[in-house]
Amino acid sequence: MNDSNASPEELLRRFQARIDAEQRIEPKDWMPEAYRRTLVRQISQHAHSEVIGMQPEGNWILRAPSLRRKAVLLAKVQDEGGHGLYLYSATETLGVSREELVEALHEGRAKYASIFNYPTLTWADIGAIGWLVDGAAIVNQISLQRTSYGPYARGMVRICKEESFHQRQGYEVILTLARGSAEQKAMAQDALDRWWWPSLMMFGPHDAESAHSAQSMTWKIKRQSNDELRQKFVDQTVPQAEFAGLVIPDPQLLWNAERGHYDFGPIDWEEFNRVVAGNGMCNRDRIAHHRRAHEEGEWVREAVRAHEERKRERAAQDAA
Ligand code: BYC
Repeated sequence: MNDSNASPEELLRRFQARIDAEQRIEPKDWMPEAYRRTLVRQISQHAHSEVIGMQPEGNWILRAPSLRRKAVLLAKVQDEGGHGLYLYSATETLGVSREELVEALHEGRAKYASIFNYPTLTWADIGAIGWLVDGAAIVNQISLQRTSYGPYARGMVRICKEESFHQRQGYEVILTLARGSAEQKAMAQDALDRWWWPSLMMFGPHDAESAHSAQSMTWKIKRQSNDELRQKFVDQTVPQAEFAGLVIPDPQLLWNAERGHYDFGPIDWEEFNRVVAGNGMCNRDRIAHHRRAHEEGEWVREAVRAHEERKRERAAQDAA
């Protein structure tokens, strides 16, 4: 029996059997509409995060303290734009255009990672973003390399390679400051103080509160839960802070030998909800900036459309 004469129940059963057997779902395969919608939601939020995430760091390109730092930061910010493009392409394979997704972002209908609504006040924040924000992102994205949707999983492989370079460059900035003058060390500590908790929020609500987790785990869109990934991030980051001689701003942070993990204090979910609802320190600026850049780029899109139109006309003339 092929797909065209199978019942909806049979299609669903075969779909889940493929996922359970660790086979990837590809764009032309049958998939439940809710699976497609969940992917579009998650991948487009991910794409928007990469692109909006260029702003807090882009803000420091002209003020980087040396030519070397400037070149590295420039390359990193360009990488983030590239990640956004791979991810928008992955959503296109699910039948949604980039234009529709960008419109949803501009109209406040689409989410992006809460972390990018915090300001970058000092150069040390650039180190903290690489170390903590890219560090958190990579923990999540390594897991997503095994996500069930083929184009998303393959995109993650390349993204992870680049994120690992980003994390290292951030940690190197932090380490340099932490080993510098007392004033520089204080800058590194201040950045850690401000970015630590928002970085933990990047993993989303606790498992019990996470609306989509159970279904996404069954479909293997998510391979590990929000809390599992958050714990992994804490466990790997605490020794890095200790090595740099910095103190994580959590008095309840303590190694739990029985669990084999660090225990940590409660996350301020009120703050998370406020930021996700659009009322963080930078939400309005981030969207206004994106809209402005998008409008300023209209002439490029117009030129591409005219070029495509001309190519079609030529092909029609040649065929006649
Ligand atoms: N911020 O049921 P849940 C980067 C929302 S950027 C805002 O757990 P899910 C980088 C969630 O969307 C890397 N919203 O959802 C770039 C949902 O709302 P809706 C970004 C959040 O999807 C530049 C609701 O809360 N990485 O690397 O199962 C410079 C309930 O949550 C957040 C990704 O996007 C948040 N932090 O799990 C440096 C990874 N958390 O949609 C670095 C891909 C949750 O119902 N995404 N929400 O309105 C994922 O893995 C998952 O979507 C999440 C959430 C773990 C984030």
